[in-house]
Amino acid sequence: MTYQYWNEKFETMSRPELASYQLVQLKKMIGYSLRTPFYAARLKAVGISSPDDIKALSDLKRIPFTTKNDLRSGFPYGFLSINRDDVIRLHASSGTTGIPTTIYFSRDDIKNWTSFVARCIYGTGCNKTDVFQNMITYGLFTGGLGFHAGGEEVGMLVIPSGSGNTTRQFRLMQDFGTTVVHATPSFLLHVEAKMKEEGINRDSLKLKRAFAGAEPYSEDTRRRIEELLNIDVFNSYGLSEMNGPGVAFECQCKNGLHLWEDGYIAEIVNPDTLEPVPDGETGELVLTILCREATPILRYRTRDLTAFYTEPCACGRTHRRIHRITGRSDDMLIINGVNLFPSQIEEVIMAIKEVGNNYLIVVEKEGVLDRLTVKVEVRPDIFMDDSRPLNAIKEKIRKTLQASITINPRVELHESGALPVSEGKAVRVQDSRPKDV
Ligand code: DLL
Repeated sequence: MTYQYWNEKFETMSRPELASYQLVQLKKMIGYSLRTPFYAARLKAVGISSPDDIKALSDLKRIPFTTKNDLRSGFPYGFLSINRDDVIRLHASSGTTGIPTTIYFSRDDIKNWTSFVARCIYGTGCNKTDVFQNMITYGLFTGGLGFHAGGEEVGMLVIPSGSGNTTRQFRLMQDFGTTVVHATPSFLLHVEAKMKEEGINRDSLKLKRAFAGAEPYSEDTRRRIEELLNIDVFNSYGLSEMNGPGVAFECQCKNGLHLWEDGYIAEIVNPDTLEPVPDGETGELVLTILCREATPILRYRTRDLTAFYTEPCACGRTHRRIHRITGRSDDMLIINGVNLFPSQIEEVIMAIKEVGNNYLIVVEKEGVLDRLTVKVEVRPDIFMDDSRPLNAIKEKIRKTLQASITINPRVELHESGALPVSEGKAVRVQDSRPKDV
């Protein structure tokens, strides 16, 4: 296979060169950080009052971690490190507590971010002949504008369709000959189900690739989307605190996501002890941004669980790869004392062929005990009025789940399209148990 690089010099830079580049950029970021009250106090407390106090990359370890709550505490302008007049855009993510985290961009920041996203897109084999339909939310969410700009940078024809409205999406695909789409994996599954429902023949479309991210999904889900739509699906990872999409992405090898180390310093730590885990072991990803002057963020605890690959990639890029995110250190459910990540359920059910494209995990209190129910859509060709095969499918799902997660779940089958679909990130868990205070 021949691999195409958007920025060959940076993508294939030797590891020592990459480390020297990171050190230069880190010192710049320290300079910007010292202009914010939060980091000025934090850094001075550990003896860093100028970029020159950073002599080696290992000095980063002296700096305490930054959390989402830290960022919230500075709302709205507390983390802005350049003159307000030099800011040309903001993005924000709201999360569950209501106070958003806000990220500011200078003109150069937007240029940098765009070139990282372009690098991701081009690395999957796309080029200016492609027609790119960006089926994800625009607005304060970074997925829309981030991919939009990256797609234009590559020179593709970008259709800013946004998410939702599948009928209009199909129309656009047919009218303009869309070859690449971007969406959450749950929306792609929904699109496929709707396509069948509306009688749209896959072969009437020119689709070749999809970028899927913004939420966790299993390898089986990827394969399912690829087979159903007959396309290549590339995993795309990012978070608003680190610009948005464009942090890590799969190349044509589709085996782990290259994390762009000229834009970010990545560490993986044990979420309990906060000590680094040995290479190859799973832990929480911690990121320091190196490519944004308006809002520097140092050692950010992403809460996302992943591991580094230890082998280099066949594509020749030198930037380390991370495994697909298996969950977040804060989305673990404890069910009658057993720890469970929602991704463990997805991994099991999406490998069962009778299972359709959507599911929902429900946790409730029943007396003193916790009760886990997994609501699963069946494939559209399975008839809901024939109870014998349905009972067999239900039993198969229950048994396979129990063997894997050690909890005996209740399984409910639903017909295709019956469970709620979200236009943004899928809501996979409904936990109605009273919260401990
Ligand atoms: O989701 C940015 C983005 C947009 C990424 C479009 C990819 C595509 P936030 O809304 O701040 O930003 O959410 C970030 O989403 O910490 C992960 O928990 C999760 N996430 C993002 N991408 C993936 C992925 C955008 N590929 C949070 N796999 C992150 C698993 C993902 N989880």
